[in-house]
Amino acid sequence: MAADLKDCRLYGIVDLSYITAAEAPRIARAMIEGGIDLIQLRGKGHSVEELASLAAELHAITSQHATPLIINDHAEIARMVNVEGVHVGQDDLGVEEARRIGGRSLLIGKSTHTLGQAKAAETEGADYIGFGPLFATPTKPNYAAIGLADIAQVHREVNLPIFCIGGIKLTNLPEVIAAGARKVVIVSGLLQSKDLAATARAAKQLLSASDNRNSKI
Ligand code: TZP
Ligand code: MG
Repeated sequence: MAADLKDCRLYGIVDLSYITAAEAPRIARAMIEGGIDLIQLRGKGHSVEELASLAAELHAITSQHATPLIINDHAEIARMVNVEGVHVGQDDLGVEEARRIGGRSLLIGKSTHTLGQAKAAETEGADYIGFGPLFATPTKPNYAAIGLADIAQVHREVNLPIFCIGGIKLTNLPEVIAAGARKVVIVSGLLQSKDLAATARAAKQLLSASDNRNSKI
């Protein structure tokens, strides 16, 4: 499936450092109910076998709703399960290598932490980038917050779908949008909310409202 990333605004991550594998299918359903456009499975420290099995279970759900499922780190899982994409970091496989290992048409996303890395990811052929962490976050410790100052420039200079990430919550989403973000990834802000679907809907509404304002300019 070649999902149109340009229409995707809210990206959710089923992150096994916040929830158990047993909870993951329920979480994925709540994400879809809340209107999340793109879902990633991230399981740092979990085995490829365990992640592949969970990815298959999640894909049975996401594919019913045409929501792309992206696997973090492990391109080989894309050979075992029909996920739509693979996400790599700066210290992981390169974009081309991830495509080659995946062995078929896939969305390849790349984490970037500076404007220079964002430009390099475009040159490297990524389909989208994550840009952050904007704020310090326990989900990705040991990474310095990059703040909001570069968001406008990265949108001007990088011609890819850009998902701002890192410490984004409903409460700070308006300032992230005001700084120029149009697409965001929210991890703990969704996984730790009392009502994930309602939180996702509210975030989508804020992102859509900003889109509407921009299209009228
Ligand atoms: N990459 C940059 S920040 C981050 C990742 C995976 C974590 C985002 O998680 P949260 O909980 O939304 O801050
Ligand atoms: Mg990685």
